[in-house]
Amino acid sequence: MKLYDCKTAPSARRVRIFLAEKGLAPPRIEVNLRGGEQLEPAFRAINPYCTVPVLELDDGTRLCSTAAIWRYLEATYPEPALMGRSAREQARIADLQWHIEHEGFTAVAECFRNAVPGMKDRALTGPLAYAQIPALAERGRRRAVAFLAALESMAVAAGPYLCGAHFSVADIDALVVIDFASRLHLELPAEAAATRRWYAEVSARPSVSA
Ligand SMILES: N[C@@H](CCC(=O)N[C@@H](CS)C(=O)NCC(=O)O)C(=O)O
Repeated sequence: MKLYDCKTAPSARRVRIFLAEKGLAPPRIEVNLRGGEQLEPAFRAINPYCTVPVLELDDGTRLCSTAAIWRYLEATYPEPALMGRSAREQARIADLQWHIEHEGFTAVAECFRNAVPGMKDRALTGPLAYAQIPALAERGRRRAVAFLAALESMAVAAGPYLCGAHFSVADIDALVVIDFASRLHLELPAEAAATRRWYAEVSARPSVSA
């Protein structure tokens, strides 16, 4: 298999961390998102959604979303489990992930894509051009600030990882959102002691620099 990747892309980073946790290192093809390579015909032929990550399997199948890639890798390389070890744990992780992705990831992306000059007419991913809306940048920022504060209740309930005893995709998602938010100078609240403890611990994992 091989991974279409971009070093600066948060979603691609989620897959790189996951692969590193599994001890996998497929060849990577760097896609120049800043230069618009994802919109060129050659890459559209690979992924018509014009996004990375894309995992291409040995039989030529292409998986074009983080969720699909994670699901495939977890089923094919079950150890160490990153998506839950029991039905209860799998469901709890899916629940946490929903909140992290919908309240965290989309909030930071909404702010970033509607605010950053380099994203002009790229307010949404995909083949079509969408203009930036400054009000959405502001709304995304408010949502992201609220999410960073809300993480504390998840981290307090957890121990040592967000879903209990084992590192999981919920930790990967939350860690990547926090680092993505820092590009907008949004940080964890100073008083969020449990989140800061958890963040320091997960950030020290070797996979995180993958
Ligand atoms: N649904 C996809 C979304 C991936 C995505 O949004 N990737 C971004 C980078 S983080 C991208 O490729 N952006 C291309 C662009 O900005 O045009 C997934 O979950 O992997």
